[in-house]
Amino acid sequence: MSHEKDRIYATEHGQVEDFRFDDQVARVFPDMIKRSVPGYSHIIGMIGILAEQYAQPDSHLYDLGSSLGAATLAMRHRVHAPGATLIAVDNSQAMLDRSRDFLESEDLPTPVKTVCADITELQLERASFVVLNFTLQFIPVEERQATLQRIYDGMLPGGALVLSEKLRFADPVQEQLLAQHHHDFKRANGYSDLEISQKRQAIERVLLPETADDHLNRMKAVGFSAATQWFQSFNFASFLAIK
Ligand code: GEK
Repeated sequence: MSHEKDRIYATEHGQVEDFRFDDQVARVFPDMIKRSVPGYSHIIGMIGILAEQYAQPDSHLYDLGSSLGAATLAMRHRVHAPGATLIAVDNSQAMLDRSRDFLESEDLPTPVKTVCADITELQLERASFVVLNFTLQFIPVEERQATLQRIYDGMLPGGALVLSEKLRFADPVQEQLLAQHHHDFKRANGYSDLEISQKRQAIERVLLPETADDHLNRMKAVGFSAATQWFQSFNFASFLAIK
């Protein structure tokens, strides 16, 4: 896989357009996400460990909004349930095209399918494990409950969902503090103030963060019997819910 450096917002853009998962982004994506999301590599590793625990024989494990397939690959390394299949879903053809070589490069027992689809319309079947790793935040807020309900309905009893999201905080002091330290993290990873501010403009109408309670309440509302936050680094968090 390419390890091209993300320099998309390094020069002045004049008019900053809304962020899109196009070929330009797909080319630099591994570098972009590691330098932008605190805890990303840790979460990917834990997704592998959780998938191993929850994978049921003859079931499907879904990676929804799979991008280049990092979570799918982490699962593929650890899932040994007989008859299990991994399904990586993204609606960006540019992302899927680049993910294929990466996902199929290793000879591992669990097969992987890649599907180009919108997760708000996807019918899941026999899902023992579902990953939404920083994807729900890009779905319009009013469509999130129906999307999560559809996911829940396609899951097997005992199945698990990992949901990772950028968070917003009801308390303005907490919001300001954690956003500021997230910017410190990006600066420490080599992003300039210009890059940080142009990326913020590009993403602000596209990535709509909610509070941890919004997520926990929604997971309970669609029927999950247990839902808990298992990870947080600044304003980024991950949740685990069990059907
Ligand atoms: C990782 N999970 O590396 N349907 C399908 N895919 C979508 C939709 C949609 N409606 N909306 C956005 N996407 C990955 C990282 S990135 C997160 C996920 C980020 C896809 C979009 O094309 C992109 O690939 C992904 O969701 C979000 O673990 O860039 O912050």
